[in-house]
Amino acid sequence: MTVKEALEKKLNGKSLSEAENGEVYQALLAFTKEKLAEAPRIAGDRKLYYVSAEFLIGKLLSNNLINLGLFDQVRAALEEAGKSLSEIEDCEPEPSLGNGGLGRLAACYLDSAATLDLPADGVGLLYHFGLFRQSFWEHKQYEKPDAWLSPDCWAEKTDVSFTVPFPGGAVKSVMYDLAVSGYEGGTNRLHLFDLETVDESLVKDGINFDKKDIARNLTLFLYPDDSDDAGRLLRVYQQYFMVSNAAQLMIKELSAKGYALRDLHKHAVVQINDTHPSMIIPELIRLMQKDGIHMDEAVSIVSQTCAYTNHTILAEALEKWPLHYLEQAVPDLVPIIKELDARVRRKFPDQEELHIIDKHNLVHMANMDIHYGFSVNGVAALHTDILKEAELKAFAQAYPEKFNNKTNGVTFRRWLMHCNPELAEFVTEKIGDGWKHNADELEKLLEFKDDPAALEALLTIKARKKAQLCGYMKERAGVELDPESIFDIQVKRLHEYKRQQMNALYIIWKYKQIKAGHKPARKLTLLFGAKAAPAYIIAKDIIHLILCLSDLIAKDPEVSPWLEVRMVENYNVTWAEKLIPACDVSEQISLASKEASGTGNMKFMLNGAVTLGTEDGANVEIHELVGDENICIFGKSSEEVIELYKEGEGRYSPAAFYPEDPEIEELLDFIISPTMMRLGDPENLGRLYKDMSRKDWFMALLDVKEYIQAKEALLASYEDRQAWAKKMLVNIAKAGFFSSDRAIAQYDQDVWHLR
Ligand code: 26V
Repeated sequence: MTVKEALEKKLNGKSLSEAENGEVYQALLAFTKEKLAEAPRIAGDRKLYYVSAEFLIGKLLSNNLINLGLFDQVRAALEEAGKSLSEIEDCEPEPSLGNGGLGRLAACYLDSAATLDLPADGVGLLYHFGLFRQSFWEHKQYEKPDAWLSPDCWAEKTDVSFTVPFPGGAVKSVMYDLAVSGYEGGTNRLHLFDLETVDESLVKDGINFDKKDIARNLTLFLYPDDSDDAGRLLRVYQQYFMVSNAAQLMIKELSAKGYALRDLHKHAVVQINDTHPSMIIPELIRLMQKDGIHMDEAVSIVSQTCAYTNHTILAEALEKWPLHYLEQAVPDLVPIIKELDARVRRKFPDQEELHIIDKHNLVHMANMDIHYGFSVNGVAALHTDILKEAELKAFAQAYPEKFNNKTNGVTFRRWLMHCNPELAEFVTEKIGDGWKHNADELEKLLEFKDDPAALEALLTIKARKKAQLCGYMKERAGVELDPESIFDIQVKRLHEYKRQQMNALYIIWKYKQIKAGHKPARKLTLLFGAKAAPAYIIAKDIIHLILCLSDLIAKDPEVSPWLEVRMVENYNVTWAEKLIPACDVSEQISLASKEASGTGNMKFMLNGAVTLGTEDGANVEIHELVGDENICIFGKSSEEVIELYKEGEGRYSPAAFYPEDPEIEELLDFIISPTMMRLGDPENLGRLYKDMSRKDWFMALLDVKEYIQAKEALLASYEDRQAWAKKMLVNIAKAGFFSSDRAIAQYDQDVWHLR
């Protein structure tokens, strides 16, 4: 049967050309699901369970078609019927089951594990509402629930169900499965657990809901707002529900293979993705004890089964649960956690920083993972070094053998083949298609570094992707961008440490320059995409500032021919797939030492953007790979920043830079200038001004002058088109290291040992 025939059969005989896009999507979904079911299930004697509270999988249709080797056939069949696959893709709802990098990484890793034929399933939660849908009104962010689930989505209900004990009574879970296809390979599964009794009518105005009734709200939302006690407690319930299901699934599968529970560590390995799944350690111990295994042996088995990945050094993001929360939510785990802590205290009586339960009765989840896991890894070389030398120094001294680095990676199927087929085709034409299975082969592109035709072709592809983005922006946002301008893009969650506010200060500087008659060689288009956590006030104020600036500039005929600022609404994976291929300058400007790795930086590089960044996270490794000429690095180093924090108020305070520095003063003052106060909300702008001039905890003022200088120099260098194209080419050629296939191969080699 041809693809056309197969699809028309699903359309009950209706021809492809007659069918509506929505109907064609449904037919394609059913068709692709069947093909996934026919693909071989990856199996093995030892299996990885990647447990994560977030899997930011994005749309799956095209990705699955690429991995199944059906993409070209399907696209051709549709084209013949006058349909476009990308328009049909618009019908697919995007599951936003993650906040940002951590969740997207989990999705890339599942893709690579399946591609490398490793038995590795994901385990997480089926949130009925993903991360909120963002909208802007009067230059402010508003949040609405994101209902993505429908009866015919990729997740399929299974008959697997477990009982999870809670103090108010046990609840029953339902397991939903999504097939995870590997590139030209077999399939693994992403298991997402739901609660049968969830009640979507609990959602009131916006994203508020009754947080008390856990039997009805447990899997309603991804990470409910944790600003109040009920919300924070709900997170503990969610986490326990997730890990209890994961542990029971592992045990069920182990016994189905005919192995005894005491052999768990031989046949299963758990990767704990940040501390959200940390309770799997005491939960596995609890289940083993129930099965008659002695505590000593249970601890030993679990400690050989669990490995932990740290994704941040930000103190406020490291989970520490008050013991009374755990007593309320997971009373059965508390005696086990206390015993685990007692063992640590016996071993390290005088080293309080190693204890699990501190003197304020806070339970440090990461500490439990490090003592009772066999591997601890950071997500970029610099991040792992900081963990070993500063943040987790005492642990690294106690267990040097456990610490290792696994620099993050991204899947080239989604972040090149799918989102930039033009560039993928160019690469294949130049070096063959070996890179699709071995990303290191991209280095062969270096041969074309001085080939004018190849460089010209790269510029043409970039121009094409920019034109496509212009079309998309026009259609989605009614905004007409200038495709001849430089596209400078900062897309990531809104956080002070990522310093979108520093970029905003650049905008103010540039605006004033243009007003003063200093026009640039070429128009600059600055694009932002960012969601702020609903309770994160300063982050929302930064969005307000950017939206006000965007409006101010758009309405000023003196400035708008030279500068344009736009923030896309509801930035998500789908937006990323449109923005990244069209980017010239990739903004990676976090305060050095704060961004554990970043993964957007890798996707931009792979698509031929030049990084403007600090020596932070994986930027350090990008810098090493491409060399000084092909990246623009600025700002204080992580050592200097760490030193400034140590010395505290005495050394770094914005007062040291402001108001003594008139240039910085001028930029900050603009935030509360009459022009801005008329356009925006004085409360938001005033609060942000105060915070940035008096507190500036993430030191935007420390680097802002160097940033402006570096950015100006980089933008000027854009005019030598040949030289710029060469930078693009080197970036693409050196991106192979950032393939998640490399990262997963290293995890398997050093940590998991699946084959
Ligand atoms: C969480 C929170 C929660 C509450 C307050 C502030 C805050 C700040 C950051 C976070 C993020 C925690 C973990 C996380 O998402 N880390 C990201 O993981 C990516 C994948 O490894 C990595 O590329 C990013 O650099 C890192 O920020």
